[in-house]
Amino acid sequence: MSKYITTPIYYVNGEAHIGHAYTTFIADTMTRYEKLKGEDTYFLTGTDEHGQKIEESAQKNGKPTQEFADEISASFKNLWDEFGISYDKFIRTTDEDHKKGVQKAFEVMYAKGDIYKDFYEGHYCVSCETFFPETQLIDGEYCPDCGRSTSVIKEESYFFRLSKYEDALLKHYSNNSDFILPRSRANEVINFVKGGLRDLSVTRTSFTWGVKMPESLHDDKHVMYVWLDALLNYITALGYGKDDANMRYWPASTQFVGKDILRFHAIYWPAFLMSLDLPLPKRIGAHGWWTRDGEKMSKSKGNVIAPKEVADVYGAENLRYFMLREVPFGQDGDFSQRAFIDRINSELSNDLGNLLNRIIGMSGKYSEYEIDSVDVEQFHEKELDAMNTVLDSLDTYMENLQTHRYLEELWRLFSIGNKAIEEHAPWVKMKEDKKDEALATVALVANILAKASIMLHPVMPKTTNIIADALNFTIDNSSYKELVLDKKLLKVFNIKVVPPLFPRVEELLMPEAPKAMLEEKSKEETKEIKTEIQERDNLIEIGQFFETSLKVGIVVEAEEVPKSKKLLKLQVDLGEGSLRQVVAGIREFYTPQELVNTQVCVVANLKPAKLMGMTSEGMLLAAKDEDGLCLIRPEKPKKAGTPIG
Ligand code: ME8
Repeated sequence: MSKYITTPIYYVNGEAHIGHAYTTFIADTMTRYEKLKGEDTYFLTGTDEHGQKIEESAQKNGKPTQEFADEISASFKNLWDEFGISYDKFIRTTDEDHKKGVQKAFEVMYAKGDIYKDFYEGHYCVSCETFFPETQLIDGEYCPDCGRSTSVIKEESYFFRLSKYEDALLKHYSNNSDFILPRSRANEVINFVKGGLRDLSVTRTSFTWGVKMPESLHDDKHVMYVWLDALLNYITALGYGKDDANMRYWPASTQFVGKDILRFHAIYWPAFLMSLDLPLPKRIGAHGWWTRDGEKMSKSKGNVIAPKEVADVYGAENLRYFMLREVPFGQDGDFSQRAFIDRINSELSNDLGNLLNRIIGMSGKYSEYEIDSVDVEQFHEKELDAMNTVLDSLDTYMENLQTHRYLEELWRLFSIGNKAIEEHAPWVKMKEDKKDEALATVALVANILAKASIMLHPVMPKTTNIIADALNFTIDNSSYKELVLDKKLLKVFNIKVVPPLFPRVEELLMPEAPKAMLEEKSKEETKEIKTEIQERDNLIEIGQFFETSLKVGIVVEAEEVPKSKKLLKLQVDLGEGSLRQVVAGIREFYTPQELVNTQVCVVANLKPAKLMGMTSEGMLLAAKDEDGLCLIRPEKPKKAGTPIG
């Protein structure tokens, strides 16, 4: 059975950052893993180039839209090439074949009666390229997804009968519990669908940067809605609408997306496919969000981190390892140089790198680099059993997308190897004239390294090829079968000396994230301020009051702070273009769900403070008495950023 793995196609409105890299790494790893197992696997990535957002970005950059799209698309492609991403196709939605495929799909849906023409009057968010019904807007104006201002658009539009597929979708979710991974995310989608689906406007007349209508409709006023165009890339890439050359790969085995675009992939996409009478993807894997040093990355904060910059100083494959090891699939992750360096030094350098160096050193000293596995079984039955148990456990983790567990378990192999060396001390055995025993330990560890390299190969392809070269074998499907599945040992082979693979990192190699905020106040200072305030006369001048900047904010995101009973972490829109993080001690009184999309009053010019390591850039106004705490909110909804006073 063949496999088909996809990433989202990335918007060409800006350069790639480590969030994009993560999706691409995990998809590439999964592809390489399937290929290692001998599966016929096709891997697609690419760029999403139409829509108002791209048109506006090109204008801002003073470039013709196509030229702008060409440049950014090429920068994504070059980046993936530099990272050795093994894609089979890099699709661009401005490719002629793709456009034809989209027109063909439109015709099929239209002929089936799933697309009809009507008028749309609605609130459009350009950033999300989505219409929202008034009931979903915050304060009747702001986008419920990103919090930005929406604009009212009335236009003639073609609609897709999304509502028709409500029941079929719900049935699909309930019959296929693995359709959305992690499963915890499925509920969000199911609830959304249960809330009722409205037909989807799938064309626009307000701009022209999109796929044109099929000629058969004789309606060139319209261009396709960017999400219809974009989602169809997953089949046009296989030749849909042209020659179906690779359609045998459909349905996709895993489609990776960030949690931000799960709804499009788990609702619209399957509905489009049902309309086209095509099977649905086997599963949609929705991963979490990456922050940098605990903060959301944004251009305005200047803390966006470019994958190439990190790779140049810390190593591209080290970065892959770090990202896949650091976060359980589906959960949010934080990129911090310190955490990265810790993993390089302890796991890559100490556990893996040193083991290889020791084997190279010992084999050189004791047997002129020749390894013979003939006595391994006799002296190391216990270790071989332990090693095989680990090897047998790994597949389930990778197949369930749990890369962090996969790598954690894989690392047990190095512990087995290191422990065997400590326990059997080959240098002592050599002195005791028990050369067979000493060499059996060296051979055991060389075999452990060989098998571990095969399993690590999908995550660190180049590095593991160097290890395999040092151990004189090749990583491919046949060595996977022989050494991992059939549990054979390498026969007689010669070790090659290679330089240390993972030099230790002693200091940060890149500048720290820009300190958008001021340093945390020391306890003493805070105490001083408190006493000062207490001693002050209660009466203040009006000017003193106005020194405090109070503003209306809209809570865009809210989540619990792990290990804290009191704190919630909020992302609040103060009308500043980017969101502010506010850490508030209100968890005992509010759940994150009930805060999202509500208005709050924020002290906006408070010096930032750190709470449990997280920066808080504001304070919420609240009243607290013996009955509990309640937030102070405007009596009527106001725009984000409205001054209070
Ligand atoms: O949404 N953390 O494109 P996009 C983790 N063109 N992943 C992140 C991330 C972060 N901070 N930022 C981005 C689009 N991503 C559409 C997709 S598909 C038919 C159309 C990753 O350029 C994540 O995978 O905004 C997210 O889903 C994707 O980039 C969005 O990329």
